[in-house]
Amino acid sequence: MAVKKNTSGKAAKTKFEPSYTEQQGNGGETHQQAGGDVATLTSAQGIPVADDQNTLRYGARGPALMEDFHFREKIFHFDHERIPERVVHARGYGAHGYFELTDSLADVTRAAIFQNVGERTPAFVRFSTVAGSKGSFDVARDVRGFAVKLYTKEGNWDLVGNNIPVFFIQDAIKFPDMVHSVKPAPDRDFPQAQSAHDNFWDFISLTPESFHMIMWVMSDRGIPRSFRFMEGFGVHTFRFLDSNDRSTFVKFHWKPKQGLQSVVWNEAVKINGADPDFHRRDLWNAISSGDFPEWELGVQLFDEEFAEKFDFDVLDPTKLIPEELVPVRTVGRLVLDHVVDNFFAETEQVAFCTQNVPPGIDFSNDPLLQGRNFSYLDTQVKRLGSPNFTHIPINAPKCPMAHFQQDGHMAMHNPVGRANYEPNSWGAAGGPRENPKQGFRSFASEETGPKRRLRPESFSDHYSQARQFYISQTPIEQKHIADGITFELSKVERPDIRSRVVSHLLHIDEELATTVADHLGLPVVPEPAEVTQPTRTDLPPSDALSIVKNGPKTFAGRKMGILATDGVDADLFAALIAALQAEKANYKVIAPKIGGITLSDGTKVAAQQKIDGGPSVLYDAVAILASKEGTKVLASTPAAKDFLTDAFTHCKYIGYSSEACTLFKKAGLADDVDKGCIKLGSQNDANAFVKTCGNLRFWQREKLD
Ligand code: HDE
Repeated sequence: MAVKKNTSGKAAKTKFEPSYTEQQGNGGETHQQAGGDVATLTSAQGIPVADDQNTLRYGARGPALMEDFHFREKIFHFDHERIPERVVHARGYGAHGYFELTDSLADVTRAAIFQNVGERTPAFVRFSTVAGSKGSFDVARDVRGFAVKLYTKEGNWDLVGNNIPVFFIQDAIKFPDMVHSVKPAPDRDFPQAQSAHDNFWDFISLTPESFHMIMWVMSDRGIPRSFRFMEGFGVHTFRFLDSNDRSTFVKFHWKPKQGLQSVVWNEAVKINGADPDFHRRDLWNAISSGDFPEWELGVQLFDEEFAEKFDFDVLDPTKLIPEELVPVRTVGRLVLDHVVDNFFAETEQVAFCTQNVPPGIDFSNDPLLQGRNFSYLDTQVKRLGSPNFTHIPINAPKCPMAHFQQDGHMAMHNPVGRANYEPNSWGAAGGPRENPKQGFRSFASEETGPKRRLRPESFSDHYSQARQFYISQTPIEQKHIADGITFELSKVERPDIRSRVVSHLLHIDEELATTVADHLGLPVVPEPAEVTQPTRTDLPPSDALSIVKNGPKTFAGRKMGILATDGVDADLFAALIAALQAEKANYKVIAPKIGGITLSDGTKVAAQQKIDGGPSVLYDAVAILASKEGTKVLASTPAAKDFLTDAFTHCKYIGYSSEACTLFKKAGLADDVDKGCIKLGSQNDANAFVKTCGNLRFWQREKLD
């Protein structure tokens, strides 16, 4: 079809604008020179530049001249643009926001941030994957980092957590081994951003303490729908201290107001190809469009007496405290309301340190936390190149600072005046002094015992909570765990490693273990792994551990992919858009041509994706709005059939115009149409469809073995 000429020269404004756009700037300017509002280009030294297109050289075709300071400075700076990526959590995405206190904790902590209800504290959050390098894809099966920097009035508090409340190892000395095992093998440098390989599972199968965490990572928690739909956990037990230095143990939780949501594995694999930036794009788009993600901060508070009675050691980071035993008290909310101005300056240079805690918050003896407190400071110097990384704006506290630290690479602020030491006898001019009353004080715990390298016996039950997690899942989630482990082990080449993993699963759940063994085709089910005391105890299920039981309540903030063709009924199209807007949901129009479609009444609708660029894996639910002619076009387009079959396989709700019916036939799904496939004819249908999409997925479609 010929492209119609636009005589006005301006883009035709359509009735249906996309819910948000990622474009910025004018995008259409050609080479322009300074003048008017356009600033003059300068060198880093401020020298105005006359020509930025050509190096200084002899004649038109002669050699370049060393004298060309502009060229040299430009290339020199470019050559030094990279800094080392983080040794773990290299791929991350950050945003700014604030924390607002909704319930005072003045009874248990003197931390300034927890005193006054309604008070807002600026925050910066960086989400991340762990294993992949900086340029890896977003939807790897992995743990997600959830690092929060809170710029409190008494200094920065870094709560450097994950989206999983437990960890693989109990002692920090094992961290390099654990990380080496999951990262690409040193000889071949693959696989990238994956745990499905021999080295990782070899380490895991020889490290029984990791199995609780393994259950979480192999569950759908390992493939979140986006950062907005996942929980965060401080993991370790921390302490709160009140003004009398009375200690209360505390565990921190971030609960997304959006609810919990994940993708399925087959979908994740395809998302990574279709949009490697799926998670960062989601966060950027949500915040940019004013749909600010929000989490509640919850605390589990308990004392020594509870800690003594609890079946597990509260210092063991492979254990959680079930919410049924110690309820989570909501005390505030975290809102992310603006994206970064510059990725490098903020997200890349932000330096989280677990040891950054303000007065009123203190550490426990968790051996992992103790080790982290050493590692984070060290790693920032390596990454950012100077002990003055606190001078970088994203890392600088927003409260007054006064100390005698000075000099070093890139020192931006040095003490003024004569005295750069204390004690001194220069009076008020001599600079800051200690403040025993207001300053940070550690909890005066009494420690005794021989100096030894010993793992406490109270850390030795590795399976009870792993089982508790498993039995707390819905059947579909349990199936996904079995599928996840089977997939990963199918990529493990050594049969003995596969068997060794199953030998541990037998302690967690026999049916899970035998299912995995069967799906792997193990010749024999191995003997259960040898265990040290104590053996497993049976713990009750906990609803808080399931994603499906804690999903979003509506379709708000989620995304519908509308595959639409020319000639589709204009009323139906408008009805669906109205229903989505009423629900505060997003949508994208996917069409055979990126130029868009023309509805039955002649209205032009812009498309945001051409079919092969907008597969259904990128959307939470889909609608296929096609005319009779349009359905024929879709039926002869392989990507359109994939759009439908993938949406169907991934248990998505599918709305369709009656004319689009035949696409089901062409896609081989004519006999499978179920209650998750909803025919759309009227405004009521559209409203009901969008409401139904709030239920996440039509899980009934996935067969349980
Ligand atoms: Fe980290 N971890 N970690 N970690 N971690 C780092 O610090 C480390 C652990 C976590 O967005 C590094 O700045 C050790 C648990 C997050 O910038 C490094 C141990 C938890 C981030 C480091 C752990 C985390 C990191 C690498 C075992 C959840 C990203 C770059 C004792 C509670 C922060 C950096 C960001 C980053 C060390 C275990 C979370 C090397 C030694 C447990 C979210 O310092």
